[in-house]
Amino acid sequence: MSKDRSKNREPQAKRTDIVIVGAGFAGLYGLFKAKQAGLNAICLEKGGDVGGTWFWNQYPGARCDVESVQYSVSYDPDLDQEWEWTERYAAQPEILEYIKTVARRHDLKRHIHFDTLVTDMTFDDGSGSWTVATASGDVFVADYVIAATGNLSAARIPQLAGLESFDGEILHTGNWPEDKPDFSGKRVAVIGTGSSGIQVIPQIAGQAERTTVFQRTPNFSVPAANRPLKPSEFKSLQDNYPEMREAAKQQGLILRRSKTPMKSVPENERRAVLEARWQEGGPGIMSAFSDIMTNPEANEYLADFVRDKIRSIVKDSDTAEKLCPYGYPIGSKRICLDTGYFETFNRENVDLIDVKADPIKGICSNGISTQSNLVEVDCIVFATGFDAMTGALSQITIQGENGVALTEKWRAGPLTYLGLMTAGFPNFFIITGPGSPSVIGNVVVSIEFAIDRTFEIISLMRERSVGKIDVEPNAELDWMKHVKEVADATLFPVANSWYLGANVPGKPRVFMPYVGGTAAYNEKVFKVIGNAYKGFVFDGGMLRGKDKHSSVGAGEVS
Ligand code: NA7
Repeated sequence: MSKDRSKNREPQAKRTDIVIVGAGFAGLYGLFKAKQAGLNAICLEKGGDVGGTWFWNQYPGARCDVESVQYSVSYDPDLDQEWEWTERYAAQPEILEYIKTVARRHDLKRHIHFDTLVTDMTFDDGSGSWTVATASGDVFVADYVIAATGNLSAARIPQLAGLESFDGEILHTGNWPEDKPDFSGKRVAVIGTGSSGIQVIPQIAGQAERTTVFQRTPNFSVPAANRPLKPSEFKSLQDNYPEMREAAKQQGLILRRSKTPMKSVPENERRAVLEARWQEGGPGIMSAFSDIMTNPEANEYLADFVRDKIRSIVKDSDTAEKLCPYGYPIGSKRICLDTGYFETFNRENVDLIDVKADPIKGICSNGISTQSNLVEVDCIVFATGFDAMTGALSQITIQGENGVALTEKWRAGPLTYLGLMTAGFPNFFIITGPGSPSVIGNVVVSIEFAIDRTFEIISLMRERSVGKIDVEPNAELDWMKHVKEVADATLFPVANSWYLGANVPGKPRVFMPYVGGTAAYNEKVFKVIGNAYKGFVFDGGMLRGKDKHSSVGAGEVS
């Protein structure tokens, strides 16, 4: 099932300026910037092509929940005018083709080693460089490492007793085979009803003989209202790209955000506002009022509205009740966008099993045993999510100064300064790491912000002959405290979500993303930069020296 062919290559040894791990949006922009800066960079990618998330998640129905014009790179304005997005929310094949086009236009692939799984990254205290080793025995030595490893890239299959005894096919949405499976005439189980499950279930149900959905926690989902973009509509979006890019830099995800709290709006008007947003489709319903993520009553009102919608769509009332989410605020897990998800449960060939009421006992050769039943299936699709935000890094043995392992340092939860670096791991840049807004808004915008800052730092170091950059342990503790405070002022931490690591048994419960918004985050980062990179440590001290090319002048003392 794996698309990882990383063990089949001849070992190599190379020295370079930068090793970039991952060839998704982040890795490609890293390569683009390295080229611009005249630096040598080598990108190592586990998969057989570029695309990251969009390379691995090739399941039917995979679609972005950010509008296609926004979910695109800002550094190729000519491509904005040439590339024609066909739908409001692009499907996986179109996004993957787009990413391949970006790589091709900027001749980035020649710097990428595909089918190359990074296993170890070790900082050498003496030389101040990083040694990056791969599963096939390659060794790369570099001054800087950019971890562009993604936040949702370590797919998780839960440990279910007897899984290895299953005779049929096992798939995970996050590691979907390139040879598309054919479900015709098959009995298929789908485990998991997060965003991936909600997207794949209607597609499988349309093809398979019988689809059985194993749901542990019902999810809030709203219609994507996806549709083809009319040429005239797309043209006006195209004409507006420069303004849109500017707005995205400020806001991250561009949405119509109401400034009105729900409580200030009379009851009869509230419903009309929500109904309009529901009809519009997309995540905008979460911004219909200003207090949905901070006021439990406003949140519950919206949750009730969505539950009523589910009841109005799903014909069987027992099934509808099973699909209604309770017990956590709407939006505290990333809101799902669907295309006919709830309608799918009106199909005669679809069953829903609530595994909280009837838990999975285990897997046997011909199916899934619950407490009360054996469901015979030919194929099991795991839509069980990811070890999010830290999983991709914790799968690599990363040793910083004095041989300290990153997994050891992050044992009680991840620590970063501004989501960009972690103390004790000099010259190691994390793109959209824990402590950054990334997964909350438009990740492409967050990626570009983090890469831009990373290359500003690298060029500053080179201008001033700084060999080593690190961050102060106290600066990162303060930052993570701030990340927590911001989250605690909202309803986000109430849910057992992957934002909190709650989906991975044994993972520390630390709220990882920064939910204060892109504008607030950017302002904080720029304040740090304007303050001579306060909290960063350059060759063991504060930023020193100034040259005529640098925009940062302060901090000439150490
Ligand atoms: P998610 O959102 O983490 O969803 C995973 C789903 O799998 C969720 O419904 C889980 O139920 C379920 N799950 C996980 N383990 C089990 C076991 N052992 N038994 C039954 N069900 C289980 O991952 P997705 O891939 O859907 O989406 C991730 C993000 O990608 C999404 O937020 C978008 O930003 C894109 P639970 O809720 O834990 O009870």
